[in-house]
Amino acid sequence: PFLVNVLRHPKFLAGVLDTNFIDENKRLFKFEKAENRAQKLLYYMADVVVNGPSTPLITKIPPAKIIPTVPHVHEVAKLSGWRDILTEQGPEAFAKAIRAHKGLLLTDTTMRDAHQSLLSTRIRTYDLKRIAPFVAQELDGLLSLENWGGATFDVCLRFLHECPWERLETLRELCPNIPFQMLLRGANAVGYTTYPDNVVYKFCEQAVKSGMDIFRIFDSLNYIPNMVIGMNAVRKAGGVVEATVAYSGDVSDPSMTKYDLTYYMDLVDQLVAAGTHILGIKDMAGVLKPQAARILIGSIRQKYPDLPIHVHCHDTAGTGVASMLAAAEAGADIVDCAVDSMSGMTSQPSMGAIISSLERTPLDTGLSLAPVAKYSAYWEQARQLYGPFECTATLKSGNSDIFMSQIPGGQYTNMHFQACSLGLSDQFEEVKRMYSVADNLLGGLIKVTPSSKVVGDLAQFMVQNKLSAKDVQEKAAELSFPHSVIKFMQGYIGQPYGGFPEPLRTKILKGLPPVEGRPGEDMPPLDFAKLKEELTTQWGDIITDQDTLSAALYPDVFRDYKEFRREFGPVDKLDTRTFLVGPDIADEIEIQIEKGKILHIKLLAQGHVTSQGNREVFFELHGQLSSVAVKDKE
Ligand code: 3PY
Ligand code: ZN
Repeated sequence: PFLVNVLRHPKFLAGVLDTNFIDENKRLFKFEKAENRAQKLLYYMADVVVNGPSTPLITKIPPAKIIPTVPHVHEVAKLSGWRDILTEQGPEAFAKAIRAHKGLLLTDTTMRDAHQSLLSTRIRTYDLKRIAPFVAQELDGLLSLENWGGATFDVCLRFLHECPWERLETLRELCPNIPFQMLLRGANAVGYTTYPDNVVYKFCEQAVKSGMDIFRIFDSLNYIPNMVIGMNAVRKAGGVVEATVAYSGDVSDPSMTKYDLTYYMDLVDQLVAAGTHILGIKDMAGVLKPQAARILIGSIRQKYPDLPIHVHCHDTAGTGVASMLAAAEAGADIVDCAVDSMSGMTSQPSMGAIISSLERTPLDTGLSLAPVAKYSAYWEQARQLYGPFECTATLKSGNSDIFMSQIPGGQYTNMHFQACSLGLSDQFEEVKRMYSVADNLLGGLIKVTPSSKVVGDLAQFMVQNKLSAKDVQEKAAELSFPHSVIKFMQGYIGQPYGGFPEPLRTKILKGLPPVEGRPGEDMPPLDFAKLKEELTTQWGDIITDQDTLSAALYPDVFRDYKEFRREFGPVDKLDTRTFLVGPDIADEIEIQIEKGKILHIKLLAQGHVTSQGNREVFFELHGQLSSVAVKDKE
């Protein structure tokens, strides 16, 4: 089939076949024979049926046996939306148009942060692309869709065995009119560690080429040198720079003096001076109370009347809608929300709630509830496919103790789940309490990936080893601290505001050399051409620039992904339930492995284990009996 694809290509037909042809059309050459792909998928399903899920399931809730209903999409001649301004006039004009817009604008986080916070980031491209055309048509008033970055890149490759770049490019094709938005961890890009600068540059360049528009750039310590790398990379790539202040503390409480209004205003000054198109405020824990939002956003608006302001929060305590309305009234142009059925708790506040709260007010969003309800109904059903990752398996409600612990949304869900699944729900209370003790020991940090992991690891370490703050301070020289804590103290994630805590740092480092200044500064550039060549030799396969970037960011994860796909084929084409737990006997499954090519498969039976430890699994493929032998690992 790949040959047929090549032969039908217009450039090929026109006889324009230079060496660039292959380079520009790599996907055409990536096709493996359909029969091979079908065999591999049968093998995958057989393996899951015999040996259990290939991706670790986190809860005991099974994926529901449903096919989520996609609401009807009306045919329209041309889709339009905020992306038109961006593509026609560029980022500066886009920023001006946002500021000139009268009502409140919304960013929908359903496709990234909402499932990162509620479902361990496990939503698959399969379910995203089914609903994307509806969003493009019916929710075309949205300022942006946050659908990439943060943890999605890693999880796509590691647990879903799918290519994150393909996700982005697929969604872009289906939704050409609404700007896409991603979360970029400054010098850490979409990873957890510092990369050479040229990796960040190349990543942003490719992201724009693959369809990304707006980059929310943050650093977990609000360390400006780390952010500037990301900002410059995005600007050079032609993307919209949304430099973002990560918010911890409480500017409405005069007793909280470290991260006060002056601290935040000073940061904003620096980000404006560094040329951000939009200013982001990122309340990752959901601690920006309405009154604090009024103070912070009000002050920024007063000082910078022309600066577009975009506010992000989590609804962990339940204050999200109130805070976003307060932020809007104080002068924010855009706020983040998630569609109703994917909102609330550690996710973003509800889209429908914000829209209806502002109807017939000067901040009316212009969006109507009817399509939101349909969009929400889709996700209510689709979410049931992800029962194995459902945070509500243990987390039942919002909790205002977040104002004390200040744990970011996704981390809160993870830590809650870890403790509860071990039957240690009391321990969660202890870990939360210890989280602020650990934070104090570390000097009081801004807490977001990866600094939040440092605080969380130390808190867990203290709970497990029954250590008080005093114990840590006194016995630091003898304790073996978590790796993340040591790396932080060395300066590998950046320089914290107010400096490192002493004498604790010296005691923890035990003579290890500290990094001065920006951690990535001295890293030699990565040789992409060499890496691409190595990968091509290693895999004997077509390696794209996208693949090379995946390998640069996550070498081991990329290798495992390639091995997995080589063995099991295009598992991203399976519906989510089949992907997670395999088919039931007599289930009839359709798999579209390429345009116009659908596999019809039915699981018939499992045979006995042979003397070699193999088990035969019987399928019907297009009505023909087909059997696959897999090693029974029992
Ligand atoms: C991420 O870094 O993935 C986050 O969502 C931080 O809030
Ligand atoms: Zn978030």
